[in-house]
This record gives sequence, structure tokens and C-alpha cells, in this order.
Amino acid sequence: VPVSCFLSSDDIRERFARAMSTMYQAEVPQYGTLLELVERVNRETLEADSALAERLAAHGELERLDAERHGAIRVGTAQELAMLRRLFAVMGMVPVGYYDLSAAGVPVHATAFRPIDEAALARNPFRIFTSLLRLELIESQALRERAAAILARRDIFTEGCRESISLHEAQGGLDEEQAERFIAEALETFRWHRDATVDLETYEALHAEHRLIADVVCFRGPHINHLTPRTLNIDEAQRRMPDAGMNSKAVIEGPPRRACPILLRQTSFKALEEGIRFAGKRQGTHTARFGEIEQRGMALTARGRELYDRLLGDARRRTAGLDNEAHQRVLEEVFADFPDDETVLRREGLAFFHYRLTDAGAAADRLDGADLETLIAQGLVEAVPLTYEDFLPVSAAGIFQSNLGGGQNEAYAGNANREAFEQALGTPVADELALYAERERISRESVLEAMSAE
Ligand code: OOG
Ligand code: NI
Repeated sequence: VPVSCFLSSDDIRERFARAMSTMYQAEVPQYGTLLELVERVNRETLEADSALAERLAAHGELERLDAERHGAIRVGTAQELAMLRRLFAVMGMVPVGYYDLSAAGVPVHATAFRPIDEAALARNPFRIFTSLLRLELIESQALRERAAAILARRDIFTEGCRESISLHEAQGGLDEEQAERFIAEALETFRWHRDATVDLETYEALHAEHRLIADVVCFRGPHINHLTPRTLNIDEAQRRMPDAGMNSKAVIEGPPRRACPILLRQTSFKALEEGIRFAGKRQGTHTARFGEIEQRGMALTARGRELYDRLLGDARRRTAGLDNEAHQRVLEEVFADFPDDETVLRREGLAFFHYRLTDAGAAADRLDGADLETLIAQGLVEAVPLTYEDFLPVSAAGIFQSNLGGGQNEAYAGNANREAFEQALGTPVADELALYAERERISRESVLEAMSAE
């Protein structure tokens, strides 16, 4: 196949995300209801805020407002994780970040497979939060071995999927027909299975150890457990969920509403109880799948992130058991200590920015010894915040918890083990902070170069 016939990885990712959405809406009708709600709130938000509408239009964001931003799966073995790395690579998605959820009582660690370069992110930032079960955290040796044996018997990939991935690796790309085949085959890995691979007793034993363990171990594959569209007003969407028939999670995770949004705010409708046929023809239920929405803000530097983590910690000591409104009020109070002005955030090195020439800058004469602050003050360069493309472990734990039912789980003693995760993955995960810093640096250097005399 000539290289010129290859689809871009961005194209494949976009098509895959769309196919996944179609499948998930058919599997979980309430997810379709959530999409309608989000679409309505987005439309009303744009009607009420013409400046926002113009800004989104100028960046070509209106057409893809309804494209999902992320989804999540959970796998059981190193082999599954390593194969997923190859699968996502076909779509330009690489592992970024390491998330330890054990401290929050969830026996997994995770990464986000996502695009990393500027153009790919602008085109379609679709990511998959991918967790690996940590069997070593199961206390009972008998149960641990039983779970491992069950996982060892399954193959979550179709033969066609493996062939498509190998073909992509050998050729360096896929043409139209090959890409369509890849998408159809890859989708099979993420499909729901009403039939468990185990009998009810085994399910219940694993479930009693941790609901998540049952979710990962007892099925033929790592069903997609949620998808997440972008909302332009998460507070309003959260408010309207109950009237639309959705059982929303108690609180919006992440920072409070701000003039300059930071990081990521998320909420969801809670996972639904669904009928399952167990081996031995017994009927039962399983609760795993939900629908989420997200609203992203700017990426924070290590310094900004430290401040965020500290303030979030302070707020959490005061928010236990509060409803969302009261929870948000406490957050707003505590986050009064987090600067909420773009210039301050930039000058204090709290957030990452992308620098670019304004129209005036592009038309201006080159200058001797131009420095960035002067160029900005003169209106020749502007600084635009970089969007946060990653996840937040405390928020992720909150999402896990509210969808696993029941209360908090005790923290595991095992704690983070990034090395073991990377060993399973077969490669190190990229450092998200380094990625933002690099994008900022490149943009800074390129405006300085464009503005300075030779
Ligand atoms: C993943 C939860 C994490 C998020 O948005 O933080 C996540 C899961 O429940 O498997 O998707
Ligand atoms: Ni999520």
C-alpha cells in the first residue's frame, strides 16, 4: 500500500471515537440521554455568551463540540495492557502520566492513552483512561490465584484486531479499508458482554473482596465503562441531571467554578445495575457502566499543581457529606487563595501558556533584543493558556468510588508502583508536565525568533 493512501492517525482516532460513541449509546441508552442534556446546555450557554461562541468558532471548536473527550477501561494483566499500548498507537495515542489509585482504596494503577502533539490535540484529543488491576493487593492468596487463573484464560483481542495492529506496525499506516477493519475489530475489545465467564459464586467472592476486581476479572473483555463529552457549563448540567432522569453523583469533582478555569471538573450519572447471565445459567446483576461529563481549564505547572493539591486537601477536610452546592461554596472559599487572573497566573509561573504573534505582531517590524513581557505589553504577542489534557487522581478516585457503590474503601498499604506499571506496559509513561513545558518553550522561542532582528 503506498504511503500516500494511509489515513492519518488523527483520522483513525476520530473515527474510532465516533464508532465507540455509537456503540455505547446503543448499549447504554441513558448515555444518549446525557448527550442530549449536554447538547442542550451547550447550546443555551453559547446563546447566552456570544463572546464564548465567537471564541470557539474562531478555533474551529464548534463543529467538534459534541465529540467525546475521553473514556475508560480496566484490564487485568500485563499482556492485555501491553497489547492495548500497540492498539492505541495505531491512533496516535501514547501513555501519558502514572496514576496510583491504591491510596484511595481502589486496587489499580493507570495511565492515559492520548495524543500529544499540538495539531493532534486540536483535531481530536480523545483519550482512554486505562487502569491495570493490581492482583498483588488482594489479601487472600486463594482468591488471588483464582483471579489470575481466570484472567489467564481469556483473550480480549480478536484475531483480526491483532492482524490489523501488526499490519499497521509493518506498513507504518493503514489505508481506508484497513483502517475501517481495524476500527471494527478493535471495537470488539470494548464491547459489553451480558454473559459472565464465571459462575455466580466466583463473581460474589471476587465482588466481596472489591467490586472492581469482579468487574475486571469476570467478563470476556474490558468493556468501556464510560464515555465523557465536553460541557460548557458543568454546574448547570449537574443541576439538570435529576430532572432528566439521571442519578447524578453527589458532587462535581475538581476545582470550583472560576473566571480562569484550571485543570478539570467532572461529574457523572452513577453506574447502572445491569442483568448478567452467569455460568451455570444463574441470573444476577453487575454495576459498572455510567456516563460522565467534563469541563477543562488550563494546565498547571508543578508549582500551580502543588497549590491546587494543597487547597483541595484543605477543602476536603471541610466538605465530607456536603451536597454539591455547599461543597462548591467551600471550594470557592478555599480557592480564593489561587490567583484567578491570567496575567498573574502566568507571571507567577502557576500555569502553562502558548505564545503566539497577534495580527499586529505579524505585521510589525522586527526588534532588537525584544523580550517577551515587552512584546506582550505592546500587543505584539499574546499568551493563551494551554488546556489541561490529563486526569486528576483525587477526582478519578471520586469517580471510581461513586460508581462502585457503597462508601469509601480503606487505602491499600501497597501504594504507588510506577516501575511495575511501566514493566507491564512495556515502556515508560510520558511525563505530562514535561510535555506542557516543552509546548510552552517551543511557542516562546518561535515568537521570539519571529520578532527579533537577525
Ligand atoms: C476510571 C475513572 C477515572 C476520570 O475521568 O477520572 C476517569 C474508571 O472508573 O475506570 O475516567
Ligand atoms: Ni472519566
